[in-house]
Amino acid sequence: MDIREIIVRRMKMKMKQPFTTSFGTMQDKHFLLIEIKDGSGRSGWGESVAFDAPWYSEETVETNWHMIRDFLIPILLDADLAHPDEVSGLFSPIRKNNMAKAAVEGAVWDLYAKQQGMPLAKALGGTRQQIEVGISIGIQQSVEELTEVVRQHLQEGYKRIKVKIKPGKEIEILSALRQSFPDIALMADANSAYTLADTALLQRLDEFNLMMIEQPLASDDIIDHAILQNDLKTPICLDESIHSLEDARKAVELGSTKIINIKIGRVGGLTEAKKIHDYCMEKGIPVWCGGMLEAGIGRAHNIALTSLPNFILPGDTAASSRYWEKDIIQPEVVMEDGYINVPDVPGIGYEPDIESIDRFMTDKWTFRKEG
Ligand code: OSB
Ligand code: MG
Repeated sequence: MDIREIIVRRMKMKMKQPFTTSFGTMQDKHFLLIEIKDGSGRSGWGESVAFDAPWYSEETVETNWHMIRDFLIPILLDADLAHPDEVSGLFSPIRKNNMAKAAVEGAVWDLYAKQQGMPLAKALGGTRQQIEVGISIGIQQSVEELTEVVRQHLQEGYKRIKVKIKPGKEIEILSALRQSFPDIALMADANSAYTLADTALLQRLDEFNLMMIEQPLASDDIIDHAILQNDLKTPICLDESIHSLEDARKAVELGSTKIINIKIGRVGGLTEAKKIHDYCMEKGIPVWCGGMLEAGIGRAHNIALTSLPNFILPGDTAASSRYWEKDIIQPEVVMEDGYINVPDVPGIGYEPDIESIDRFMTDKWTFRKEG
């Protein structure tokens, strides 16, 4: 693939509104951008989705920087790649650190698609021209406020509403929403806030006719989720627990999950995401694409992945304007009538907006292939 140079940029962007989950609140989004250049002046782009603190997973911006600088870039600059599917094998001697791996692998995929003159969606095997869009709404100050926010997003056209819940607030939140919006596609994400001791409480959520409940139990669990699923009508969807095809297989075989949220960063890249997608399709397990409050580069990768055929449920990849005053790509990601169009131009299909990138950049490092 003729990789000559890799540029890592450290970014800081302020979100329009803070985002609150059962584990904390985020206002500033810190992340890394990876740009990989070939000998013909093309650039492929990737975005690391790790947060600045390790509360969703153990990775952070800082640990990603360490892994990328000291291990992943040296491996990549030393290799002679023909196809991006080889990257996960090259990186396999490095344990875990999936978000760091995915950021670099994503840039390789974009570069490869550009070299082939092919949209990234097509290079991955995508079949959709547009994707259905849902939205994830953080915990609000009051149920009245939450109801208003939901109403507004429904008016904008979002096709499915996901709300964050936490112990002691779930019944109040979900009964208020079902009263105002009896028929909408609604789901709840607990981000691991419950244990099996809460089974009776979680059974009460069955009455709200949710599409699914996302990651109710521990972030590293697939055993208790199987026990809980036996006692629930509401389908369980795993997020935090799934890091690989092997995790997905075990969770599906155990009956821990009926739906899987695929996040490219969490599973270590697009190649692994495709494998999980293919396995789930074969097993009749629907998947959807989760979000990590991405800026435009990561968002574009999510859109390409969501064009694959088994992404049959709306994901969390909302429009740029839901998060940012100004995004770092041109055009920005727009949602119309609940859909985002999958770009039909080579690579991720959105141009990095260098002026905007420079504005939010706090550091920059360049690495070159020797010889
Ligand atoms: O659990 O899916 C999650 C945001 C931060 C951390 C974890 C999660 C989320 C979201 C937001 O739900 C998804 C998005 O809008 O990008
Ligand atoms: Mg989640």
